[in-house]
Amino acid sequence: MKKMILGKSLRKMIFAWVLFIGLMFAPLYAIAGDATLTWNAPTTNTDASCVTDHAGFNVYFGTSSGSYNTELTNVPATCNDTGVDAGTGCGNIISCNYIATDIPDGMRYFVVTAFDLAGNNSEPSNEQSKLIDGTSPSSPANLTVDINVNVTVTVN
Ligand SMILES: [Ca+2]
Repeated sequence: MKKMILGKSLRKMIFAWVLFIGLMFAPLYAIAGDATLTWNAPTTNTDASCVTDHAGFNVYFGTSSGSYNTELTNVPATCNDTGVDAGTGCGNIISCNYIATDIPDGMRYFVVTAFDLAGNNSEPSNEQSKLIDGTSPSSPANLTVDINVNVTVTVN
């Protein structure tokens, strides 16, 4: 009788552990995808003077055009001098990119803003949309495997 009770509680403990482990890894199976954003940094301020106090970029996205309910502040963008004159009298075009991860599935609309050391945030960039698809297809079905037996008969 005692053994049975112990067995039951052990089973309960194992069940609890399996549930716990399962929940721990649950976020790995959340349906989400990544989006690679690429843009050119502004070389001028709104008064046409050259940007000398650039501080960073914010990324915004949302589920409908013109509406961005998610803000990614001061994203760690990678920026490179393209060597191409921006034509503004303020140096070269600086191309930047950032990979936004874990974006929920569905159509998403993105914009980027630049901000300076004084905390001034620019107007948004042009908007770009992307269909985030982190959903895998279901497994293939009705797999069959045939065994081919090769028999060689040698008659002397
Ligand atoms: Ca400024």
